[in-house]
Amino acid sequence: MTTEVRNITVNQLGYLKEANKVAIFTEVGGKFEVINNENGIIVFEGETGEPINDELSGKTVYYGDFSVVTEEGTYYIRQSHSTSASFKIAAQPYDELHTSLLKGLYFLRCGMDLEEKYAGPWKHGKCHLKEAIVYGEEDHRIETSGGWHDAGDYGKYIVPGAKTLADLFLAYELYPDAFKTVIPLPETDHQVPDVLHECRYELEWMLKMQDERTGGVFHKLTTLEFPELDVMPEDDLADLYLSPISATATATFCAVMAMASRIYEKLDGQFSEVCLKAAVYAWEWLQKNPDIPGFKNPPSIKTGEYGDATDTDERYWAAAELYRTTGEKVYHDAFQSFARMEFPKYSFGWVDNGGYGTVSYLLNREHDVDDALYNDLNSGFLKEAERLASQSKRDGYKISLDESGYIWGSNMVLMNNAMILVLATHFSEKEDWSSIALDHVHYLLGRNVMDICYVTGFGDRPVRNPHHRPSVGDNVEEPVPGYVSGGPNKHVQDEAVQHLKGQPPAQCFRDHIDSYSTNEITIYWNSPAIFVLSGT
Ligand code: G3I
Ligand code: 9MR
Ligand code: ZN
Repeated sequence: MTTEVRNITVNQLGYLKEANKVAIFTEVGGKFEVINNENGIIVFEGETGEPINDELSGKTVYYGDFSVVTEEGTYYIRQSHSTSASFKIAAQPYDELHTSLLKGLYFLRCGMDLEEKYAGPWKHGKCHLKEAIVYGEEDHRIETSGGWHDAGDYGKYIVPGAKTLADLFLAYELYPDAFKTVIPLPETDHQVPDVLHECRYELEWMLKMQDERTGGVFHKLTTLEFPELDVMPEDDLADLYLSPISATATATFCAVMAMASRIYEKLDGQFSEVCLKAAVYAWEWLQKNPDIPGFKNPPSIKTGEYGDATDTDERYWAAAELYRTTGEKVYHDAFQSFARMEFPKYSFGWVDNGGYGTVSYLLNREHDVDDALYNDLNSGFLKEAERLASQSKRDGYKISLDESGYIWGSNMVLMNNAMILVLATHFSEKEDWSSIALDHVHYLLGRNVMDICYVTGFGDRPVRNPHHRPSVGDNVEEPVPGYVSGGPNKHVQDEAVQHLKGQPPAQCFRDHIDSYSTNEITIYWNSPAIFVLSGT
């Protein structure tokens, strides 16, 4: 089947009633009409603006603004003989997506049956239940079931898990009303919000990853090699190994356990204490191991490395969360001394996660802060938002990615940047960057040069062939819904996209099951999208 090329791209889910609404036309500008899909009535006639030469997409683009259309309904855009996807104008066009992105995490649960009642056709059996072998200590085995599979593979890795939880906790802390919808989950009780049930599934697994003897945290839990692409989780029966303890795993574990202790305090005091104890024990390990090399895969382990040579940002984050949770001076002192070091302080990736430490300090209303440091971090944060905003204004598709942003997981860079714009709006007394954050959502959901909605199961042309083992191995035609695909990667790092080498960065994408460097899915590509949708 060939799909016809459309030159009008829109957010395929739609636009908020009161927000700016712009369709992006490629190659041809001019007059256009907005047509009500239900009755064929032309509700608006407009004309695009001037051509804009956009290098990152390799196209000349034109903007068609139809913000004046505010009546709820389903519409499409027509320009001479071309038409766009149909889309909604609604008060809450992204609610179902928000719930589905959360449900995507449920679908990645390891160690339990995904029952038809919750998983529908994407049900499958319990998986990865063997005791794990501690690498280098063949006789030492630990029960470590549970948690979320990381991605299209079945590994479970601490650092990306921590990023995911941090995004969800921050979203819940700042925008609790966004989490009122019942997903539902097996644990749904209409008291504890479902998002916290889902997060607890990962937290309980993480707690098992802490070495009882030292407080250090094993970097990851995986088989030695990735299984074939069509293997269902319950059929992946190779031995499981715990990779050596790392400082980045221990510090990010420490940070999210300290966060969790705060978040769950009123709901389950006992669990909150367990989390705090685990965080403090991890912190002790960090104190005893101030200077250890970054994690590298042991020679026989070929799964995702999540290597990172610098652990200062992770330690800074851990200190910030422990200070916010306990108010103890030692953590404040540690935070202040890490803050004097040079590293990215406004970054929310799995490599650089200093941004979480900064945000924790800026949100700290519980305890005293050092005013000078606070103001410094606050103005640095706003400056970063300003930088992203001005990059977005220069970009043909109105987003903040410059060429260096089109890497493996560019859609995470996109959503992380939108997250910064949303947070900076929260921190700023006068600026509001939320409409630029929304432009990032529009790109993700279809207003991009590929004319694709980068979330499985949503929009008129969604990603259909993600590099995701259950979606490949089950006999269900549609992929598991609710996953953000990695997105264009100008470094084209797999065989399936070699022919795209040298193409404009935003076109280095292929909706193919083999393209893990452009079309895989992960827990931490969903989570910043959940944050952004919660805050808009
Ligand atoms: O940021 C640099 C840039 O400065 C540099 O110039 C450029 C040149 O290669 O690369 C950029 O780094 C990339 C890095 O991701 C950015 O975070 C690397 O190329 C790229 O190889 C690296 O990819 C990571 C990939 O694993 C391979 O290690 C992805 O971030 C990471 O999300 C991905 O994670 C995998 C796990 O290993 C296994 N599970 C699935 C998961 C998703 O694909
Ligand atoms: O499926 C793997 C995916 O989750 C990883 O992100 C990717 C990079 O580490 O590797 C994938 O596995 C491929 C392996 O690296 C090379 N042989 C083909 C595998 C995909 O079937
Ligand atoms: Zn599993």
